[in-house]
Amino acid sequence: MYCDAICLREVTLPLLRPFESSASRTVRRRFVLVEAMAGGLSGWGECVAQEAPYYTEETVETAWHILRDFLAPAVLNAAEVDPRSLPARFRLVKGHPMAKTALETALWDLTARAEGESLAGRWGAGRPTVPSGVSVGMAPGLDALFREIDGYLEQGYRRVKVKVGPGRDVAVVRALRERYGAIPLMVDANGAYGSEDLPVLLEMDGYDLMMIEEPLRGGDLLAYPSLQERLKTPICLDESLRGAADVRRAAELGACRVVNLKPGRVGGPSEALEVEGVCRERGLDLWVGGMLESGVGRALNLILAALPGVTLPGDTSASDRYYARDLVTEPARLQPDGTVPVPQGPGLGIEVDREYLDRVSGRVEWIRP
Ligand code: OSB
Ligand code: MG
Repeated sequence: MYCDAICLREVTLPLLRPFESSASRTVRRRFVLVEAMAGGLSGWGECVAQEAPYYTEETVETAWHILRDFLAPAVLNAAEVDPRSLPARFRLVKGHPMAKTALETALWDLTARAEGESLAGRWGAGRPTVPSGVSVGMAPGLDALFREIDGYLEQGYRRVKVKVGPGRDVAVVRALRERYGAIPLMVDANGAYGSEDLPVLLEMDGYDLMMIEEPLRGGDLLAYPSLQERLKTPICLDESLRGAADVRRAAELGACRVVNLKPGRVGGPSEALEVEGVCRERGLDLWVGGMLESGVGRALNLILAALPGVTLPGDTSASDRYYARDLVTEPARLQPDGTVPVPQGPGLGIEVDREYLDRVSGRVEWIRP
């Protein structure tokens, strides 16, 4: 099979509520959606790059440029579209893991659909459902934060992650412990702290958090082993782990005990599967993160979360935690037991709602050989 055409769409979905971290505030989720076509079939991949380069370097614009001018031509000019060959084919392009992930995902989806096989089956992602946590953005005040979290706990989410940063940390964690007792609770700083903030991190260490995610600025793995030694709370790394080699290095150094896996951050499904293998080998706890995805990217995250090496509930919340309407016909739903079903249909196991997609698409560009 070879790929006939690749379509890039710029999609904007309104979020039900703004999502704020120490790094950025998102009101509408704008992203690039990739459709790869062959023999009348389509495969889909979501590019998780955001509008601004505040999480990692990539943006919607850089992803569009790299996909259109470099990655799509590399696929369209190839005789075959075996998705396993893509990481090597894309290696010529340095960086841009989110752009690469979107196109690699579309080709995994396309080829698996053509063979009537689910990606969950192909990758050995055997769990039918995955326990889900929820990532809660910074709120204007404690009352608003409580109201939001009350709702999620009522729905059954299995753990709560809150965004923290300087001045919005210890008091928030203390208030949450007072209100909710011993719930599974963790924080994500998105790299907001420096070495001068050690006292704050030590204070948060007293609240029995499941983990502290990406506490330090700069993404330097060498800064973490001494911090992990000082804290009883496990450190979880997100932004600083750009692939399986980083995860191996982090394990070697004792930089963290937990890994947040996002396919877009590590450069694609193949690399994500390798990260899962490394975590199993090295005994690192692992969960699947999120980037406020639509149903397309969410399907990939849910499938990865069903892999055997995933040991903790992730940020794979239901679609209705983010959006009033999703791009797919059967959005991810939270079950009363706090789990989300893993898509089992061919490929990613989703159907794109083309009518809604047309309504929320801005720029559309077809690329042909
Ligand atoms: O750091 O995990 C993060 C969203 C966008 C960018 C970075 C992060 C996040 C989240 C939300 O925490 C996860 C989700 O619910 O999709
Ligand atoms: Mg994070």
